[in-house]
Amino acid sequence: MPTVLLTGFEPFGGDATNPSQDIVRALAGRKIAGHRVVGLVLPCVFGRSARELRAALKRERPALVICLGVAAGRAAITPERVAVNFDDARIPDNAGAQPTGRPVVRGGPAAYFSTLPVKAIVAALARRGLPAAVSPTAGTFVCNHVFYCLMRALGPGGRRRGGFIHVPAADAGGGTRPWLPLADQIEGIELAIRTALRVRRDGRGRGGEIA
Ligand code: PCA
Repeated sequence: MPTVLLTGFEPFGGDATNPSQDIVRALAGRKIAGHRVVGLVLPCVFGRSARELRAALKRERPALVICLGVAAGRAAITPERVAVNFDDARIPDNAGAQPTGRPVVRGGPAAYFSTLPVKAIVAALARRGLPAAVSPTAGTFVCNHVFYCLMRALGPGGRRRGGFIHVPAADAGGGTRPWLPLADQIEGIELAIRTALRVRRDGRGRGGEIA
């Protein structure tokens, strides 16, 4: 059976949990539209995260790859449009490294586009009543780093498609940050996988972008 590789991240920045890791644990082993979901939790560490992802790509030869991370502060499930060749960490990663103003890959292209049908995913989630928007930037921390390395590893041709989706926090964190219950996040990512397997070419309709 063909596989979908779904990755999340371990907690970082002093947080006790990371919803992206919990979504991966919930969906690993599921069958979605004739594909088996293979789950992988990546370390929140520059370099090592990308190496572990590349090893999984070699091992699993997935038909589709979706990497997840949390973006606390966002209220919606946000498929990312573009990965940029720039590491600029606001805080240290889980190994204590804090690269600033450096390319992800020296001499690499400035950016790669996601090959997920980002607009179709947002439309499908919205129809289900889940908050969703296309995001124009995955930031410059470990999520963007992994996203860039993923698109580079998948290579041109688009036979193996993939991309990155940021999810909101799964609780208010004792404050007033926006959040979305984990059950809704799991439902949303399952639907995103289903949509990405069904829709080969993204729509061009207006809307869907975060303001
Ligand atoms: N979010 C961070 C890295 C790991 C994660 O879940 C980010 O947005 O870069």
